[in-house]
Amino acid sequence: MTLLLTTPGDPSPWLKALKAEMPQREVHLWGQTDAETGAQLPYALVWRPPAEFFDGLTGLRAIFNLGAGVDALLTHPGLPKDVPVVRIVDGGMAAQMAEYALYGLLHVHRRFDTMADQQTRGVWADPGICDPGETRVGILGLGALGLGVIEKLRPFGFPLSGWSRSFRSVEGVQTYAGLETLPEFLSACDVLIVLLPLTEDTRNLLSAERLALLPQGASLINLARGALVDENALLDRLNSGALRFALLDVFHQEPLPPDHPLWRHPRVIVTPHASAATLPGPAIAQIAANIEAFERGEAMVGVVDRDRGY
Ligand code: NDP
Ligand code: OXD
Repeated sequence: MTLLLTTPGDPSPWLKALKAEMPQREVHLWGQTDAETGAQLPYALVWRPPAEFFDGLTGLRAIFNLGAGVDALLTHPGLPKDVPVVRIVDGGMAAQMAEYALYGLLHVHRRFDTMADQQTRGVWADPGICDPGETRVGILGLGALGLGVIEKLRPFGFPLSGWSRSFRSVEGVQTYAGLETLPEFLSACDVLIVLLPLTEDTRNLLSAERLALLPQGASLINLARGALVDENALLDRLNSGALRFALLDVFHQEPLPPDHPLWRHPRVIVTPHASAATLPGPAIAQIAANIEAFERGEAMVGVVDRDRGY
């Protein structure tokens, strides 16, 4: 059985992992197959495939997304309707997300932002007591990555809360579910960490009205997708001082246009969609196990519910 591959960046680490995990399977790189071979390929491993990717792939039995978020894949005009789409669950990303979120959280909790500003003016001033019990941290999204962040933060003693679609009970975390609980959740987040998928239900979830529910001086860490947040409203709130700080990895338009005001905002750190990358080793091991399960007629891990959008 053969695989068709289109990867994020250089395919070499993916080819190496495929050789290690599935040495018996032949791998074709997209763009290097003839039409006859293409029509017989059962599995596609993709990351943001080009518009014409699915043309002629009439024999596909499963499509494996080489990342966690499937928003781009599910809106691909050529995506076959009845073929299962399977995403990566964690794949080495949960640990990276947790590190990144912790960096942003400590930046505000330990007042590195205040001290960096003081340094520009040569001001020597103690920023005051930093009691973790007084920095309330909320995580939007309690999936593979949101829960990974919670595990990392647990030993620090921050009051933790989390919000998801269906109710999740997480030890030591105040959990909320559903839109009707969102105002209560947001109003108790000094630092809000966003790890939701982008779906029809979550697009612009953090609208101007909802951003206004965050406490005065709250901070935002968006690691998920730019379109979850109203970027203009975010800028307005940063400019007015209602929001203290934003660590942003994702944007409405990527790459972020050179003249975008977020690039040079004094209370924003911009990173280029780099908070967590799928690691080829664990991801390909997951896909290999899924293909074996699929061929035995068993359930796969990470099958996307297309109606839900994640
Ligand atoms: P999961 O599918 O494991 O978890 C998603 C969570 O979001 C679940 O808790 C789910 O609720 C919740 N959710 C989904 N829709 C809603 C809704 N309408 N209302 C409330 N809660 C909702 O996803 P992951 O944790 O694996 O990944 C999250 C996202 O992170 C990805 O979709 C991707 O966009 C982003 N990402 C960004 C990366 C980057 O480099 N910046 C890297 C990797 C991922 P429930 O538990 O009820 O299902
Ligand atoms: C993902 C991403 O969704 O890298 O995996 O954005």
